[in-house]
Amino acid sequence: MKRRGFLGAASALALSFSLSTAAQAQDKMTIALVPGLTTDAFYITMQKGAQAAADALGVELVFQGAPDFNPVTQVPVLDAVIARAPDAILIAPTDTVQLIEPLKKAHDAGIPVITVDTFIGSGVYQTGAGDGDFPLSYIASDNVLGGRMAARALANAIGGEGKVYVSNVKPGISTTDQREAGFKAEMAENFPNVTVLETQFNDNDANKAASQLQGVFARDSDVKGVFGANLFSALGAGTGVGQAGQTGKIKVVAFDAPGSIVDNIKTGLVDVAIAQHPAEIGYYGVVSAYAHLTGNSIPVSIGTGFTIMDASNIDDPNVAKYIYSE
Ligand code: T6T
Repeated sequence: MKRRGFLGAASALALSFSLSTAAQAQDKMTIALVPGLTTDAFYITMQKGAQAAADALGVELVFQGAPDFNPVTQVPVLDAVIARAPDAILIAPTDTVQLIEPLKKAHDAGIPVITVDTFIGSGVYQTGAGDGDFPLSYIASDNVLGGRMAARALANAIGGEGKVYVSNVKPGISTTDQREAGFKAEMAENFPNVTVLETQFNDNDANKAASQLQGVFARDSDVKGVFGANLFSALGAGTGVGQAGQTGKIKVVAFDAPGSIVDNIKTGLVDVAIAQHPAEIGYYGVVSAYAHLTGNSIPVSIGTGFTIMDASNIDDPNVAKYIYSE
């Protein structure tokens, strides 16, 4: 009897424990992070920062994205995420216009939306104006400033004069559009002897960026520099410079800092890399969603910083810590 009683009490305890942990698991907030694409060191690093915040806050993070940076593949992923009814969605929208309607579905279903890295509409949210102003916050680098920084670095690398061009992804992406605009504005305002040639769009394909470099070099053999406006553009432009036998002669300024770009700094293929702080973007994304879900107001935009990397500082641990995870 006693023995059965003991076992009964123990199993009752076990049952109540498992019920309460199940209830806790059910109560656990779920925040979804939809990156621009899953296999990009920038977003992998963002995921790490988001996970660190989720762990600290006891939140479940779901990371779900498409294999390429494209609204056609991102929208079905977003639809699947909305169907899971997370408590909030963090997303890097792959197009300023084409993601407005798909994200409106989340908003209409009562799921708060925060955009990270890229924005929809004008990127100015919660003003009551415009179709795409419903996200609660935009958390990202200042990409116009980043483009200006790249222009200064490239102008200095080429001695303030000569032909350069921008290797970019495609129009319609807020981040890379803003970097190009900032780059061109800085050159026009402060470097009158620099000529910016026509932008080469590579569809986020490093191989295409490499062959475009060769094409530009074939047309303008006196080209002196290229600004790679994101990871794949910069990687491809650097490869193209190497293939053209122009290492050190055609200067490369890279946006983003995966290990491969850092290797290129060490071999002299890339002069300067402008590292974003994607882990901070992910961290503040989760913290902001959590703050909103627990009844706090949150800033409508949060800006994260940059670290400029070159051969002179790349071995400094305070700089190297911003190299992206892969
Ligand atoms: O440069 C980042 C990101 O900021 C941009 O929106 C898309 O490209 C990257 O992910 C790098 O590949």
